[in-house]
Amino acid sequence: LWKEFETPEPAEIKAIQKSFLRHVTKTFARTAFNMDNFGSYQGTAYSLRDRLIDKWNITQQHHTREDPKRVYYLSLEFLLGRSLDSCLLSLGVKDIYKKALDELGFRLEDLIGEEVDAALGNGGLGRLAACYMDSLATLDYPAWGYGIRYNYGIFKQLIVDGYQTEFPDYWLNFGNPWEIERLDVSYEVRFRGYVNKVTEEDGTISYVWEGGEKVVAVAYDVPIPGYGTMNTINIRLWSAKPAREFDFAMFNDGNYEKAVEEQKSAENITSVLYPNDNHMVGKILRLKQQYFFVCATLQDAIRRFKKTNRPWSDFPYQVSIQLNDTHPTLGIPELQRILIDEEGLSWDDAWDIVTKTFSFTNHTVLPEALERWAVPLIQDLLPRHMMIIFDINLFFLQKVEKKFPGDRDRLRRMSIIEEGHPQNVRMAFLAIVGSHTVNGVAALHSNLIKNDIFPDFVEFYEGNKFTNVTNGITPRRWLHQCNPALSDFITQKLGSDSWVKDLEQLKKLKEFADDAAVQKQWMAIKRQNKVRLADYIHSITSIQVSPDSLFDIQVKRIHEYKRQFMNILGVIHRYLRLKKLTPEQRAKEVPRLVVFAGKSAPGYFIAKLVIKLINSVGEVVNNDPEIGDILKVVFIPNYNVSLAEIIIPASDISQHISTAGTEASGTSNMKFVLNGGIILGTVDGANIEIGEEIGEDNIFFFGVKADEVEDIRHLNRYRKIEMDPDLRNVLDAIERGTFGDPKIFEPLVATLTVGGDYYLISKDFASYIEAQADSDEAYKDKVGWAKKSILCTAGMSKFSSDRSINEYAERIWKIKPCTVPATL
Ligand code: 26Q
Repeated sequence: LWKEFETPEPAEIKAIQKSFLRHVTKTFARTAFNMDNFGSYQGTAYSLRDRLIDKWNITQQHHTREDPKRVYYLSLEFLLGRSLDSCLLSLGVKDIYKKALDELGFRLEDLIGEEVDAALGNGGLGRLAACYMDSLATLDYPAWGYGIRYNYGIFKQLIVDGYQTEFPDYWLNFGNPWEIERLDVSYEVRFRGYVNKVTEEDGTISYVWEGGEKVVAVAYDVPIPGYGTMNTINIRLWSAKPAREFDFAMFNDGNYEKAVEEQKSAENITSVLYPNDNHMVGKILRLKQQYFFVCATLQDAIRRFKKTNRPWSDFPYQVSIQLNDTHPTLGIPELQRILIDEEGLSWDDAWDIVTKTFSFTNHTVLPEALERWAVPLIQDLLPRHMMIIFDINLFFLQKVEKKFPGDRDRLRRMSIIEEGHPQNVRMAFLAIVGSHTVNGVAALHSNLIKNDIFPDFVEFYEGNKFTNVTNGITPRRWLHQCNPALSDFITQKLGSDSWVKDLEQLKKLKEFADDAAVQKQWMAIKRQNKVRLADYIHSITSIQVSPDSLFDIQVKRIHEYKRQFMNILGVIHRYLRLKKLTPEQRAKEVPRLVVFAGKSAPGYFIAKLVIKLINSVGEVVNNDPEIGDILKVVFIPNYNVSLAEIIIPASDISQHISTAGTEASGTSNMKFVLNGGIILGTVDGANIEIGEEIGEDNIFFFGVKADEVEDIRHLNRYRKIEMDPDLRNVLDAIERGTFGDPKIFEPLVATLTVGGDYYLISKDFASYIEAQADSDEAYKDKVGWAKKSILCTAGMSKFSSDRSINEYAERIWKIKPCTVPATL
């Protein structure tokens, strides 16, 4: 492909060692005598970074020359995880680096383990952004990611006495080899101040936003290499610094303390990632983060656009901006403000450009996650933007009135401003009105958006704005990298590794589903991965688990709608059943390891109780000598991307059991199935499309359908439904104190009784237990299971993020690949 493959190996190995040693001795000022694994990781990372920077520069030069339409992917979260392994694979130099380091007495695997995760995200939304960057780079698209360089990523989770405790994730403590500080790329960002109305001589009115406080945004660039291609794109992360003029002025006044205070308050803006997943918090600092982010990003994009001296009317044909949920929606009034206040365009010309530029992805239907910001808050922090939002709303509602005359209730429902005390800005409405395209992230979810959450907007735009792009995952990290044994085996069976960039190829694995030798090898690889996870579990929790048990895994953020509670109640149900069996009967049961992992938002009391219950149940079950390996329950602390890479290849079953209609898509479901794991799940999100692709025989579906949920909730509220008797039994065991002080769990149990069981655990319990029993039965048939597992991987072509990104590029962004000639 390019020169790295052509160079004679020994010379190349020498060159790697030379650059490694140069960085170890010069960049880090260490000697061969005080080298540890971390120092070697740094040397390796820096040597790789040199290559990345070369490719990045060539890419940027090429893009500047070609000047194609670019896409800007705006996301408050990028959950990248580790970079060393993925960069080695993308650059096609893993084997040669391994050799080079081997000769120096280091094991590459150990060095990879030294890296701390870049965890600038909560969960699905942030990891999706990272997968999309990988695909954009790999498919040669001219794309930029934009985000915030938080000093603290998602907190580190420790389990103390069964409870989650949080510790700060100061990930930059030992430096970050994967970023390039760009002190020369910086922009001012203003907050507060006042708006001056100016009447020109010809009578036209304009507005100037002045005064207030300024901070500076400094760029940090994270190069993202495409797999097996020259294209190396950039994620530009902004860090807040104090504006210099401020401290100078104050220093001159001798007000040193105040100057330092100001500096702190500026740096605060990018200090910490808000740890809420699928839940909005109305904190002013979060709003500051959002504006700081879009303000710097738009200045950067506009500066790039202006270099080519095109007229403003070209902007939407050169620039496409994707909003990853509503979090960057302030970009819409910000671009409108720049165009009218600073560039002198008319409102209509400006608005035409804005609405041709932005598109918006919605990731949730949960009402508590939909962003609403109090009008007084925005007014105070961003006075000019609040005026513009009111105007956007006014002109929009005028159009609604024209289309549906006299329909007052419709105007109230569709207003970007929600009436109340205080008024609120509905960010999703602002994002819809200011975008040309709005998409959901799986077929069911996109239909719910259209029919249940934004039906008025579908009617108003006559269906022309709303579409679906089903999520995908990068097969590079989520198969090739995390499961090297399976990756090699697939390459061997298909006779080529081209599937890594073209997941359609996996379909050819179907031919091998009944091949006994392939089945045997396939399951042997699964067992290796289970051993790897068992070892990890032992090293962290001291719990001994058997790799011959069925590994049943649920790993994701802890949230009531994801129903980890139902899972652990099912475990208790199993435990109570096993206790009633004779030892002979028990010996015939399928041994099962139930694994949980995931973080709860620190302030989410009920979710934290679920974690406590899981640990309390584990304590009892794991130490019950009658039970032994027949049932084990493990909570693995501090779930993150690197842990996912160990856990996911080791599943026999993974659970994706959200109440139907609540999980927009899910993406870990795709990762598990790609690695030959079977889903036990509800008819929800992307589970549905996975089932369509791999066949209903290869997935355990259970539970009510999305369209039944509302009626059942209604009945629940008025207690018209008796609790499931098996579930009642399980709750009785908790209340008897089988798993410790029952008082602790009272508020949790109450969500099912007095709480109205909003997530339908009682309704779904019987069919959940039945699906679990079906999975036990199926697992006894080793040949049948192996076949299912192979057909799972074989059916996953659709869920490559390459497919998703091509859909966005062709249907929404209207961008084309811009292939960089291989000149290195
Ligand atoms: C909003 C305002 C203030 C503070 C925090 C937030 C906030 C932060 C993160 C709101 C929501 C999120 C994250 C949402 C999320 O991760 N959604 C998931 O997106 C995935 C990718 O599309 C889907 O697969 C999941 O189904 C969906 O839950």
